[in-house]
Amino acid sequence: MSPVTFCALWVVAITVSGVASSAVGVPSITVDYSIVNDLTGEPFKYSIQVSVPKGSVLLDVMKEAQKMNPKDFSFQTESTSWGPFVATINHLSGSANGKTYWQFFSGTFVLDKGVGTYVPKDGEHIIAIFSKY
Ligand code: B12
Repeated sequence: MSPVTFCALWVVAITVSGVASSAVGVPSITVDYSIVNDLTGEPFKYSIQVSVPKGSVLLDVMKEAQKMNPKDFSFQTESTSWGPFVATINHLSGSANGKTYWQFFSGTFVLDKGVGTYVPKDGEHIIAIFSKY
């Protein structure tokens, strides 16, 4: 079998087996990512499905979502001693005065880590909700 045929068969095999894989052979996972604001101004909810290499942190998911749809999924972070703090999503910023922030959930569970360290699993639904504290 020629190397080209072998490669083609390998790609078909991993596709059929349902495990997507990047060019270097690192398996990728799919994460559903939603952003929700019902708190202030015009309400919005946008959802996107993102594929990232297994082991990626949530920040990588957000970067990929931003790359795929910069209009809705743009975001900004601020550096803190805990790592990157998500200050703004879709042009909506949390504020100390208004006591608002972007709160992160996996389904209905509040994440116990920031976007720089949380590692989503395949099929997970991450939701960022504009919230009050
Ligand atoms: C108060 C607080 C908040 C407030 C901060 C605003 C405010 N003005 O009060 C709010 C409610 C915004 C907040 C949010 C979050 N928080 Co908080 N927070 C704290 C708490 C209780 C105290 C921080 C503090 O005031 N320190 C004193 C000041 C002087 O130090 P500072 O470094 O300047 O504090 C700033 C940073 O800590 C930053 N900050 C607060 N929380 C977080 C979380 C992350 C991941 C980052 C990067 C920065 C950050 O805001 C502070 C004020 O500007 C700590 C627990 C602790 N004991 O430290 C948890 C803590 C830091 N938060 C935590 C978490 C998980 C979050 C969230 C990710 C929760 C979520 N699921 O959304 C979000 C951040 C999401 C985002 N947008 O990126 C975890 C971090 C754990 C980890 N290993 O990553 C901690 C340790 C609590 C815990 N034990 O679970 N938080």
